[in-house]
Amino acid sequence: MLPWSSVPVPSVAGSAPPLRLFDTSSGELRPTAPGPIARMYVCGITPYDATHLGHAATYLAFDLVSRVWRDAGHDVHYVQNVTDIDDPLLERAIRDQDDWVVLGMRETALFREDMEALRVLAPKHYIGAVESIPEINELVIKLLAVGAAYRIDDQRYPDIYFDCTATPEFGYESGYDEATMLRLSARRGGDPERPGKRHPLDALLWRAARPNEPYWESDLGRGRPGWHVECAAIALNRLGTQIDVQGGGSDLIFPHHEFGAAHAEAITGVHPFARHYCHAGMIALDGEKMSKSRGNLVFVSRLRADGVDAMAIRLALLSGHWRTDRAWEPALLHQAQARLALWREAVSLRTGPDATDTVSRVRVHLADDLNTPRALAAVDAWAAGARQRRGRDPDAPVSIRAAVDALLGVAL
Ligand code: 5CA
Ligand code: ZN
Repeated sequence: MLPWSSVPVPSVAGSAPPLRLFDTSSGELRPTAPGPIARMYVCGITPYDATHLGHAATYLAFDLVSRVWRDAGHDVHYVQNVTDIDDPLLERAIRDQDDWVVLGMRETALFREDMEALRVLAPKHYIGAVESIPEINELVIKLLAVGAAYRIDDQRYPDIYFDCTATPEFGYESGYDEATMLRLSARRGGDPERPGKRHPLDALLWRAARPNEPYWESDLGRGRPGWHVECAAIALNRLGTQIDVQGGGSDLIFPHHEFGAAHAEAITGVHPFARHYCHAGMIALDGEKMSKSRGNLVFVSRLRADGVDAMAIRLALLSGHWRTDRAWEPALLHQAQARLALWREAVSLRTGPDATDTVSRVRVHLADDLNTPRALAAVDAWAAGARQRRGRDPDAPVSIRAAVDALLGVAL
């Protein structure tokens, strides 16, 4: 698939400290240590509805990872998928008497527009599940060959499953006990009750064709791919056997990222698949996680259509810490609009207080597990100073504008 387009990123004088991020698997805040190439895979949307503020918050967090790494001189190889075939998409298409292909394409197109408006830097590879079916099949065939997968004994629907005991480390990514895993598996697309599985947690790799469901011909028989193996195949084939960051929202900790890692490790023998597993907090509305299935959504495209500046949406979402579950409130948007107006006024002045210290503070706060509340406060302080005519540096407004653009992704 075509990714969206990115605006050029200005370079910022000075140097950046290494990025530290909280890693779910170790429960620690640890430095990321990419080489010249920084490799990141972030789970993309299932395009059955428009991008809501929860999705946007998650992609903005990983956009900052990209920006901080770039600022530190890394070449960022960023890959994102689109789950353009899966149960939720088919269910929604049936509900709305829509064609699942058309629905997926329409919502993916809208997502791209939203990402572009929010100035999220585009991934290097933007890959749909449907277009990767041949490579997913290849991975499933390899998993069968090494004994990490098995075909269920069912004449009608001979589905293929991943054996969760295939890697000795299974469970390390989430750190959850089995009861928690079983509970989450049932809630998040797994099928612990399916008869014939070796272990209730075993995850679907290839679903044999059912009546009235789309299917693809393959050496595995007619069918369609499971969910985790989609991301494992797309990531492995573009980023290699070990990546720096596997990202997504906290609802993907289990089973999705646990199984994605296990699929990859069962083939490559390289543990851990990701050096950091990073999970963004959930955005809630009216006390509940914003989710397509609940329908309590605020869409980025709706706000934009109502004339809201996408930069205010960006600032509103960055005003909270990326890992904190938090509620969306209209007041966040009003505060962000006021902040944006203040910053714009300040950078349009001819002079301002020296920018060096402010830029280095923004860098330090972002490098500290993306502490955006503090990074924004550092720019607030500079803007307030400029408005009070404290400081007479003629280069400062230009420097602040470039730093806010490059590091925070906000165009002033
Ligand atoms: N296609 C899969 C990943 S391979 C998927 O989870 N799609 S999604 O459309 O449901 O979610 C897309 C991304 O947004 C995921 O990273 C998910 O964790 C994140 N997300 C979903 N709801 C929220 C929310 N309320 N707050 C924050 N992030 C969310
Ligand atoms: Zn994924």
